[in-house]
Amino acid sequence: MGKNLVEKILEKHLMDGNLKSGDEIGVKIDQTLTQDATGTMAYLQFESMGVPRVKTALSVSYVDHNTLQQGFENADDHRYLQSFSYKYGLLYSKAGNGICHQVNLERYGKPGWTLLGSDSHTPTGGGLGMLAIGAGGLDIAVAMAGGAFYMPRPKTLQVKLTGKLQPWVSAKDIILKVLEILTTKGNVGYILEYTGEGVDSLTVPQRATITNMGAEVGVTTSIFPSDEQTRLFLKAQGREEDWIQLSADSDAIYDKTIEIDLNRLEPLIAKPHSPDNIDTVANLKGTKVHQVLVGSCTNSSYYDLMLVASVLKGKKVHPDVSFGVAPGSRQVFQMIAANGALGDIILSGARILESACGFCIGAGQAPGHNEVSLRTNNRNFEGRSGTKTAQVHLVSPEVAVASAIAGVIADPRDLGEAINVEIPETFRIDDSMVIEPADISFANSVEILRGPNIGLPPQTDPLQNSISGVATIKLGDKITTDHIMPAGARLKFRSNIPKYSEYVFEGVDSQFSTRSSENRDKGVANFIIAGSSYGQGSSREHAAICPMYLGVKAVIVKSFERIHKANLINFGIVPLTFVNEDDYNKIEQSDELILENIEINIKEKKDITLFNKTKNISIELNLDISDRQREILLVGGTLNYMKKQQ
Ligand code: MIC
Ligand code: SF4
Repeated sequence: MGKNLVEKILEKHLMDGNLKSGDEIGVKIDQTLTQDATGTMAYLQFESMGVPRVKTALSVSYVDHNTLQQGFENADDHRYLQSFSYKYGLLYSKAGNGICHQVNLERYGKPGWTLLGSDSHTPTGGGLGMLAIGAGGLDIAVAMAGGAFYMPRPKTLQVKLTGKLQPWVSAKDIILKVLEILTTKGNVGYILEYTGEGVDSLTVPQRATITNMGAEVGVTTSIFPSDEQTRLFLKAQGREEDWIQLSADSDAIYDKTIEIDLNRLEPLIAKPHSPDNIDTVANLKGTKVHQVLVGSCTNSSYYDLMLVASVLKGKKVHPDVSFGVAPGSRQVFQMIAANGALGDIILSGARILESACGFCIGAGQAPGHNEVSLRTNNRNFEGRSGTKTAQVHLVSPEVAVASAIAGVIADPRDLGEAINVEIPETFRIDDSMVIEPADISFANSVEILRGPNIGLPPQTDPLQNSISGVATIKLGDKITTDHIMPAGARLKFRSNIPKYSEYVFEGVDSQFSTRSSENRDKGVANFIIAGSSYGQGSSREHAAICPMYLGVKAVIVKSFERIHKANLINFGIVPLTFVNEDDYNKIEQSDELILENIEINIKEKKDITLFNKTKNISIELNLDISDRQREILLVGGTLNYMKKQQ
C-alpha cells in the first residue's frame, strides 16, 4: 500500500508512538521559528530548562510583530531576543528584515524537514514541502531543547486540484474555496495534503498562500509536494542544494478527499467577521470601500507586489480610499525598489508600510468607525483590526488593487487582459539583517540583556484534588484567542504577564480580569464556560498563561481548537468538554461550580462530573487527552513535568 506525503515525513521523524495506532505521536523537530510577540516567553522558558545550546538543526528568532515601539517595551524585547539568540545558537532576523513566514520560506525552509513555530501560520512552510506546524511557545522551547513535539496522531485530508487558474483568479481564491467547503470548524486533527495536476502550475509563493491560510481551517498543517516548481524557487534563492523531490505514492490512501476544479474558480471574498464567511466578488461588486491593505504573511510575495504595481502603473488610487502596501520581506522590498515597481506604487498614491505584520495584527491602520476595509491577510475576526465596528473583508491582491482604484469592491476580471508577471531566475540575496550566533567556545560568557519589561516565566502549582469556584464568564461559539488575549495596542505587554493579564477578555467583558483576580485572592477558582471552537486563531500561549495567572483552573466548552487546548494543558488548566452539548445551557455566569476528586479522576481515567451548586445539578464532562497530558496536568504544567523527568 502506498504512502501519502505526510506519512513519509512523519515516518522519518517519529520519536514516540505509532503512526497506525494510539492517540498521540512524538515527532523530531528539525527547525524552529519564533516571532517577537511569542518568542520572549518561549525563550524565558527555554532558559529555565538549563540547556546550554539549541539542539535543532536550525532555529531562527524573527522580529516582525511588535515593531511600532511606542514606549520602551518592544525595543527591550528585541534586545533580549538578540542577546538570547547570540548566546544559545539561533539566527536572529532583525526588525525590518520581514515577516517570519515569508523570510523563512525564502531563506531557510527545506522540503522534507519538520518546522515548529510559535505562530499559527507556520504552515506557510508547507508550500515548500515541509511539515510545518504552529504551536505554543513552550512547545517550541521543548523542541529547541531536543524534546519531541507531541500531537494527536493526524488524519490526512487530500485536496485534489484539477485544471488551471483562470486570469485574475489567484491562490487566495483556492484557499477561500477550501474555507467555504471545510469552514473553520470541525477540522481539528487533520492535515491537508494537496495533490492533483492542478498543483503543477502553482508556484511556491502561491502554494504558501494556501498553506498559510490553512490555519484558518483549524487543521494541524497543510502541505504540497516538492517538485520542479520547488526546485526553481530554491534555485532562485541560491539554495538548489536544499531541494529534494518529494510526493505521495500514486496509490496513497487518505482519510478524506475533496476536489476543486481550478478552471471553475472565480474571485472570492471572506466577509466580516470570519474567514469562512465566503461570497463571490461578483455578488459584492459596487460596495463602497474606505481602506485597502496589501501585505501580511499570506499575500506579500514578489509576485503579489509586482501584480499590484503592474495594475497601478499610470493609475491613481481612488480619492476616498486609503491604500497601504507592506512588502512581506526585505528581499521583496529591495527587488521592487530596484526594478522601479515601488515607484509605480508610490506614484499611484499608495502608503508604503513597513515590512512587518503591522495592520494584520491591529498594530496601526485601524479603519474608521463602520468603515469597509479590504485586506489580503488571513483573519477578519471582529475587532482584530483595532476598530470593533469595522467591516473587514479578506481578498486576493488582484481584488484589492482593482478595488483600490475603483473605490468600490471590484472584480479584477473587469480590468481586461491578464497581467503577466515575470519571475526572475535569481532573487536578490542579502542576509545581512540576520545575525549569526556566537561561537560555542565563548557563548558561555555572553550576557543576556533584560529590560524591565522582561519578567520571569510563570510558575504553576500541582492540581488540587477538588476545584471549587464560579463560572466567571460564559461565552458563545468561535471565541478566538484575539478575544481572550487582545493584541494590537496591548501587544507590548507580552513579556510582562501580570500587566498583560489585566487585559484578558478586554473587548468582551472588561471586568473579567478584576473579577478573576479578586476570586483568586479569596481562594475561589475561576471557570471559563464557552461554546464550540474555543481558542480559534493565534498560537499565543498568553491566552492560557494569563488566565492561569488570574486563577482560571478549568475551561469547559463544547469543543476546542488544537493549539489552544495544548497551551491550556501546558499551563495546567484542565480543558473539559460537555458529554452532552445541551448541558451548556445548564450553567449560567456566576453559578457556583465544583469539580470533586478531579485529581484522582484524572489519574485513574475515571468519568468527570461537574456539580453546579447554584442549580443543584450534575453535568458529565469529557477529558479527551493523552496519558502524557494527564501526567502534565497532575503536576501543574509542562515545565514542572520536564523538571520531574530530569
Ligand atoms: C496572529 O496572526 O494572530 C499572530 C499574531 O501572528 C499569532 C501569534 C501571536 O499572537 O503572537 C499567531 O497567528 O499565532
Ligand atoms: Fe503576522 Fe499577520 Fe502573519 Fe500573524 S497572520 S504572522 S500577525 S502577518
